[in-house]
Amino acid sequence: MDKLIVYVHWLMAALFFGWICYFILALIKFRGSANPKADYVGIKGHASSYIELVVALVEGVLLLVFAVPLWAGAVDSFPTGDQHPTKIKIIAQQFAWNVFYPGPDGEFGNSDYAFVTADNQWGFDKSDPKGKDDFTTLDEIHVPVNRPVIIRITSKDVIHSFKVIAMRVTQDAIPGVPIPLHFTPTKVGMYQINCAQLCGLGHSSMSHGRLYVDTQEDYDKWFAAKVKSGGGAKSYE
Ligand SMILES: [Cu+2]
Repeated sequence: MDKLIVYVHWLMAALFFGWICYFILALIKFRGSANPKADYVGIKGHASSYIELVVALVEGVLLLVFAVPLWAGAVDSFPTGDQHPTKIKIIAQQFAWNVFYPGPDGEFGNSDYAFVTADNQWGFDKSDPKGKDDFTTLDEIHVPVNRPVIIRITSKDVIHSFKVIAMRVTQDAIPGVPIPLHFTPTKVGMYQINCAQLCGLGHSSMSHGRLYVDTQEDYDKWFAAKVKSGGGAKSYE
C-alpha cells in the first residue's frame, strides 16, 4: 500500500511538472505581443494526444496492477473469528464519531431504525439481553495491539469517511449501510482519526477523534472501567 502511495505521488509530481511547463510555454508562445490577432486554426500537432495516452496507460497500470489486487487482498484477508478480532461499531455524525463496544459478552445488542425515539437515538432494542453490557464512547477508540480490529461503520446523517492514515484505512460512512473495515495495529500509541469527506461546516473538527492502541493489559483495564461506568442500561441513555 505504501508503494502504491509513493507511485501515485510520482505520477502526480510528473503531471505537476508537465502542467507547469505547459503553463509557462503557453504564457510565452501565446503572449499578446506575438499574437496580435486571434488564431482560429490553433495547434495541429498530436503531441498532447500521445502524452494523454501515456498518462492513461500509467494510471491503468496503477489501477490494474497495484490497486485492484491490493483491494482484493484486503477483502480476502478479512479477520476470522479464531483471530479474536476486536469488534467495534461506529456511527459517524456531524461532527463526531460515536463508538460502540459489544461489552464482555462480545456481542452487540440488536438495534434497528424502528426503535429510534427521542430518548433512544441509536435505535437500541432494549429487550435484547446481549445489549445490556454494550457501552459507547465519543471520538475515542481503544484497541489492543497486535490483534485484528473489525469496525462496522455507518452514518447518522450525511456521508463521512473514517480515515486513520497510520492504519492505512479510509472507508466512507454511508447512512443506512453498515460497511465493515479491518486493520491490525502493530504499534502502541495514539493516532488521529480524520473525516475524509467534506461533510459540513464542522468537518475539520472530526479530526479530534483519537485511536488509542494499548497494550493488552492497558486495554483490559480501560475496557473493565468502561463496562463498570458505561455499560448496562446506561448506554441506552
Ligand atoms: Cu465528517
